[in-house]
Amino acid sequence: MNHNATYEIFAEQFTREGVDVEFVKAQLKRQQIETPSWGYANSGTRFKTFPHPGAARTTREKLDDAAMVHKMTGIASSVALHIPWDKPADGDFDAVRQYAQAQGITLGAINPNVFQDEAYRLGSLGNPDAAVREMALDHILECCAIMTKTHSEILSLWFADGTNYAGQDSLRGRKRRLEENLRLVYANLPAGGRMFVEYKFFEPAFYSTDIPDWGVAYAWAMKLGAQAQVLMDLGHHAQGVNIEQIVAFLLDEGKLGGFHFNNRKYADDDLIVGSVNPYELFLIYNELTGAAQSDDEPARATAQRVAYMIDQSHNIEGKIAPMILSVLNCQEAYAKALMVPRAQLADAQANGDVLGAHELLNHAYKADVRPLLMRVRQELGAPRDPLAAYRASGYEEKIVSARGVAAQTGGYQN
Ligand code: RM4
Ligand code: MN
Ligand code: MN
Repeated sequence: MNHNATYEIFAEQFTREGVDVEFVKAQLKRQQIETPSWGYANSGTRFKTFPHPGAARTTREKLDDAAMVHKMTGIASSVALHIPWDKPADGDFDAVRQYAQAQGITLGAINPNVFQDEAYRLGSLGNPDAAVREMALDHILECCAIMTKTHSEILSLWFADGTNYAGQDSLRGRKRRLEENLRLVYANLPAGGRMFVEYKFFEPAFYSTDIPDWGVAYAWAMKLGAQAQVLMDLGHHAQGVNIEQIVAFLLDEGKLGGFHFNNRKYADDDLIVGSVNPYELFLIYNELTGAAQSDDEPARATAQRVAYMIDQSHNIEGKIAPMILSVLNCQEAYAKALMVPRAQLADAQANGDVLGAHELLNHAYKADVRPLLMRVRQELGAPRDPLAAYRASGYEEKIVSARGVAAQTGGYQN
C-alpha cells in the first residue's frame, strides 16, 4: 500500500474516533527539539571514549552536523552551546551565529562549564574558597554576555558541586554560598533571558550534591524570580521516580523551564531518548500537551514556552544517526500525546472510571502514528524516512574522509 493510502486510513479511523487530525498535524509541524553541540563530538564514559569516525572536532563541524539533523527531521532547528567547548579562538560569537544561520539553524541555550577546570575540585559557586567562587561566577557572567551575541534566550546551569565524604564541608555553608552567587547570576541575565537551574541527585559528587533534586531547584527558582525556572534532565532522578508528576507540578507552578532529554536504565546513562522507556516519554508529553491545551494559568503559558533540548552522550552508536533517532522518538511521543481525547479523559476521571481513563490514555499510546508522521515530514519538506535518507545521503562517508578518526582517552572531548 502506498504512503498516501496508509495515511488516509489513519486519518479516517481517528477522525471517526473524534481526533482532530488536522490540528494534530499542525501542532506537530510546530514542534522543535534543540540538539546539543557536544553530542556531535566524541564523548563517552569515564572508562573510555570510543572515537567515532567523522565525529565533529570543531564548533563549525558540530553546526554542520546539527544542520544535517535539522534537514533530515525538519524540527531540530537550534543547537545548544557549551562554553568553553564552543568558544571560538578569536572570541567572535557573532561569526558563529552567522555561520549557524548560513546552515539554516540558530544557536540555542548557553551552557557554562564550571566542572572541568582544576580549580573546581571542591566545587564552583559553592566552593569553600572565595577565589574559586569568583572564577566560576566570572565564567557564568561571561556566558550571560555571550547570550547577547548568540541571540540565546536561555542560560542552562548545571553544577557538579557537592561533597564526597560526610563532614567534608558544611552543607548549610555550601547552600549559602551557592545562593549568594546564583543571585548575582540572576541579576546579570540579559534582558528577556531565562535562567534554568538543573538538578542531579549524584555524580560526580557521591556523598552530597548541592542541587540534588527538583525540590531544591524549585526553591532556588522561586527565590530568584520569574526568569528563573527548573531544567529537568530525564537521567537525573533516582530509580522509580514519577517524572511526569514532577512535570505536572512544575508546570502548574509556572516553574518548568525546559528539558534535557535522554534515557536511562540505571543512572545518568545519557542514552537515546525513548530507547529504554518510550511509555515514560509519552506520559511526559501527555502532561505537557494536557497543560498546553488547558485553560489553567500559568500551566498553559508555561507549557507553551518549554524548551525541549537533548542532552546525550553517544559512545558506541555513532553521532548523527542516533541524534536523528532521538528527535524522531520525541516526535512520536508528542504525536501520541496529541491523540489523547482530553474531554473524554476528563469525564472518565470525574466519574471515577479508573480503568476507563487508563484505557483512553493507552489507546492513544498504542496508536500506530507512523503514517501520520510520514505525512507531517512530507509537508515540512523533510524526508519521510529520515534515518534511511541520512544513510543514503553520503554525508557520513563525506565527514569520515574529511575529518578522520580522532584519538581519545576518556570523558568529554573539547
Ligand atoms: C551533566 C548534566 C549537564 C551536562 C553535563 C555534560 O550530567 O546533564 O546538563 O551539560 O552533564
Ligand atoms: Mn543535562
Ligand atoms: Mn546528565
